[in-house]
Amino acid sequence: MDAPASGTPEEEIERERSQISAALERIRRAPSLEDLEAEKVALLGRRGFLSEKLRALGALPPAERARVGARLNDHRADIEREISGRRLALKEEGRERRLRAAALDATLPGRGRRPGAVHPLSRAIDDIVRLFQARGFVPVDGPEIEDEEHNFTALNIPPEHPARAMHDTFYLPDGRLLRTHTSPVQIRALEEQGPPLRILAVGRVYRRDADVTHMPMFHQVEGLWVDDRVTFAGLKGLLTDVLRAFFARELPVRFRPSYFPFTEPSAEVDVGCVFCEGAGCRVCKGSGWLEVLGSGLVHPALYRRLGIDPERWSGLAFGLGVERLTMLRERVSDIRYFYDNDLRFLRSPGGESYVCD
Ligand code: FA5
Repeated sequence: MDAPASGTPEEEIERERSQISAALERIRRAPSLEDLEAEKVALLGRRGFLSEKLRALGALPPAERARVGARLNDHRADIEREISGRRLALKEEGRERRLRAAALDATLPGRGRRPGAVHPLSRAIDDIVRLFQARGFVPVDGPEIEDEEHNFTALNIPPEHPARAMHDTFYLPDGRLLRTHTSPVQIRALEEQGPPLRILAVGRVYRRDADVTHMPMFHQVEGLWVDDRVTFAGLKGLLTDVLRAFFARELPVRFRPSYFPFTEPSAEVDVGCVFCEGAGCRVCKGSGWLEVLGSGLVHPALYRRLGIDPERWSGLAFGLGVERLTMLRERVSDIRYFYDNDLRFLRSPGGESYVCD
């Protein structure tokens, strides 16, 4: 601020007015909050322009003092009003600048959220359970850590059987093992309920296996139906029916003689290859057929061991691999995709990169 120069009172008032209006102009144009603050100090601070003038009031005669005091107070009000207006404007400009620098485009469409989906294996298990429940099967559970008695011996698999070898099975230090199939649940159900019964057991099983069609952990569904007159024809009808419903097509189904220690007769069940429609391809190794499950009529030795009369009761049993059936239904080429948690696969298990050629 210029030092006050002497002159007539009118000239002095005029000079003061032009100094104030120049100051107000500087306030309106202050380029930053710091400049504004400096301006405020220069005008209203302890040694500022107005404070000096107010201090000089004491030297004036009383009548003059009131007049000049009122004028200076008007100036102070004008200055304060301009400063707070400019401060608001500068803050708003700063906010705008920061938002622009952050390159936030509020007009862009949102990212959206895709709805979740049921895992393909869970979907297959739900379908299988529903299909068998509709045919009178009641779901039951069994332990994943089994003893040798239920996993092997009671199923007519003697101690010298190769399936018991350490290289096929995961044993615990106490001699128990991770069950290698769901068939031990058959034994537990026969022990606990006795015939007649119609049960279904779904669960994890473990084997020392690992390649594109085999996992060390996978899921099986086991069925057991023991009653007065359960027949092999009944077994064929039941499984053909369920497999066609599962694949939602009139697939060819065939029963091929096979061997399981716990069933007699035994059959492996094949469906017409879903990839080549039976013409022969890499997946079905040129045969036109794909094996999907094991089955048979319950071996009399199992009943005898449990004190059940094999002349009085007959039963059918089957065990299917859930991953295997799902790979065929969704045309998935590698069993490990089910466990990779890759969202691209989970969103589209039959998507192009995952199918068999
Ligand atoms: C059994 O486990 C018998 N308990 C099935 C059975 C039950 C037969 C009742 C008769 C009566 P198998 O070892 O074949 O059978 O296995 C059944 C199915 O499990 C196979 O068809 C296959 O689809 C699946 N499977 C076997 N090993 C693996 C593995 N390592 N990874 C994924 N699936 C497998």
